[in-house]
Amino acid sequence: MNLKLYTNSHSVSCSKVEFILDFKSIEIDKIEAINNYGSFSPTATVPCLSIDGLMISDSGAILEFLEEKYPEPSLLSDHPNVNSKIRFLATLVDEKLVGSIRKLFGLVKITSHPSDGLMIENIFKEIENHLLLINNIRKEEKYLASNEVSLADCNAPAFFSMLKEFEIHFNKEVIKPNEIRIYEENLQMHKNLYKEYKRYGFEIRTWIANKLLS
Ligand SMILES: N[C@@H](CCC(=O)N[C@@H](CS)C(=O)NCC(=O)O)C(=O)O
Repeated sequence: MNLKLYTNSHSVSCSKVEFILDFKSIEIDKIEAINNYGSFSPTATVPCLSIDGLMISDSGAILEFLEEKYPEPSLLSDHPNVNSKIRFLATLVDEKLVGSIRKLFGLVKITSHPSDGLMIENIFKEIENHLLLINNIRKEEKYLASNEVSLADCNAPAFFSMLKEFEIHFNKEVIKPNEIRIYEENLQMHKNLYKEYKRYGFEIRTWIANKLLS
């Protein structure tokens, strides 16, 4: 089987794939795509995985494929009910947390427009509400959906490192439930999750610095 991954080091959706490749020690051909994603990706987005020429461009579908093809170490459990929680939380992280924080990219180089401050304020509040929602579903687990690292955790390193960089940049703090603080500490103590947390944090810091210079 011929696998080729089109990826971009600044992309939050690609960060999920970077994490799973490292966690499962998978080595595949990677192409760093800068722009013109429409020339290879059916949805003009990255990540995009070519599986014998079949182009799959949804990070969730790519993760599920890699989990099936390389089952060890597993990012799912033996229990369908736990797996449904894993998939539900993975979707919530992508759609809610990452969905909201992505909006901050466009506000990094602040304009003099009076609505910018209010927009930033609202995005920070939105993130606080999403963290509460996730925390209520998560309950007492060590990681997001169970006591083991799972598919639900793959986008967490990028989200939390990005949040840290945006908190510094916008000089604002998100109020996090205590259990989420503990989760973030667990994430930073896990070898592979922390590696991606550091890598992506560096990418975002560099992105912000370049944007401010432009
Ligand atoms: N739901 C998609 C979202 C992918 C996505 O939006 N990727 C961004 C990068 S993080 C992208 O390619 N945006 C188009 C662009 O930057 O031109 C997934 O999970 O793969």
